[in-house]
Amino acid sequence: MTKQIDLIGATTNFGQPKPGVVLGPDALRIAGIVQVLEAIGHDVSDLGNVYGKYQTQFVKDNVQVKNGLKNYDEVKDYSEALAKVTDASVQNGRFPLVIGGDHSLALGSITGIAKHYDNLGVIWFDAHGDLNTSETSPSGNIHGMILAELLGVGDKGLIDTYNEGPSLKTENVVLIGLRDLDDGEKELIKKRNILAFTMSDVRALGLVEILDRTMKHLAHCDGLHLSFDVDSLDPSEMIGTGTKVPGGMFIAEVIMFMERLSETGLLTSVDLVEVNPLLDTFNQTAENAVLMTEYIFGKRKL
Ligand code: 6HN
Ligand code: MN
Ligand code: MN
Ligand code: MN
Repeated sequence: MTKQIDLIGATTNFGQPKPGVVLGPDALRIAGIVQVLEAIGHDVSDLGNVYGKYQTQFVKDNVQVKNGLKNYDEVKDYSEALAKVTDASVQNGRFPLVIGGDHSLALGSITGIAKHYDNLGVIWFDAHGDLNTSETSPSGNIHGMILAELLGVGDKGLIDTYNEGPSLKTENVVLIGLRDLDDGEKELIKKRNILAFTMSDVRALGLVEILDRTMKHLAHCDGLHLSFDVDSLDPSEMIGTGTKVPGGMFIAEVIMFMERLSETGLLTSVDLVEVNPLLDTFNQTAENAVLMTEYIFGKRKL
C-alpha cells in the first residue's frame, strides 16, 4: 500500500555526548533513503531538518546538568519543536518517518504522534531499555531515559513535554533486542510488567515467535509506532553508532522481522535513530539502515 511519508530529520545530539549523530539524517539521505522509498511506490516529502532554539554542541565541555540530567533545557526545547512537526504530520494524514539523531528525539516524535491515538502501541527495538531515571542512570544521558519519560517515570518537566502527563501506557510498549540493562531498568520492567524480549529470548524463541507475541500483546492498539535504534544490531554490522553492545541481531534476521511487521499493514509511524557517521566507515551504517528501512516500508524478497 502506498504511504504518504513525511521524512523528518531530527538533528539532535543533546541526549548523549558523542559528536556526529546530528549528521545521521544527512548520512541516511546520502545513502538514498528518499529514493528507495519512492522506488517502492511511496510518496515521500522530505521536510528537511528540525532545529530547536539551542545550537548543536560541537564540543562536549559545555554540558549543562539539571537534577542529574544532561542538556535538560536543550532536550526539552528540542522535543517541543519536533513534537509540533510530527503532530502536524499525523494531522495532515501523513506517515511520519523521523530520522536521527540520538534516541532522545523519541520524546518529541512520540509526544506529537501519541495525541492522535487513544492507545499508541510502540515497538522499542534496541540493545538498551532507555528506561533509566536520573537516579538509576549511570551516565546522566537523557537518551538512556527517554522511554521511561514517555511512560511517565522520571522528571515531571520532561514527562509533561508537549502534552501534560505520560504519552504512553506500559501495556502498549514492547521492547526487543535487550542486552544492556542497568539495574533500575530491570526493576522497572519487572515492577510495571513490561513485555520485554532480551537477546537471549531472540535466540531461544526466534523473531517470528517474538513478532507474533508482540502483535497479540498490542492487538488492542489503534496506532503502531516502531522506534528503531540501530544499536539493536550487532556491532559487526553496525559500527557507526554511539553505544555499541556485542551479541546483537543481524541484518538478515532484522530484514525478515521487518518484512513480516510491514505485512501486517499496522505501522503508523517510525523513528530510525542513533546513526553516527563520524563513528562509521564509508557510510556503511546508514546504508545498512536504509536497506532495513526498505523492508519496514514494504520491499519484498520475492
Ligand atoms: N540509547 N543504559 C545506558 C545509559 O547511559 O543510560 C546507555 C543508554 C543508551 C541509550 O542507546 O538510546
Ligand atoms: Mn535507544
Ligand atoms: Mn540503544
Ligand atoms: Mn548500561
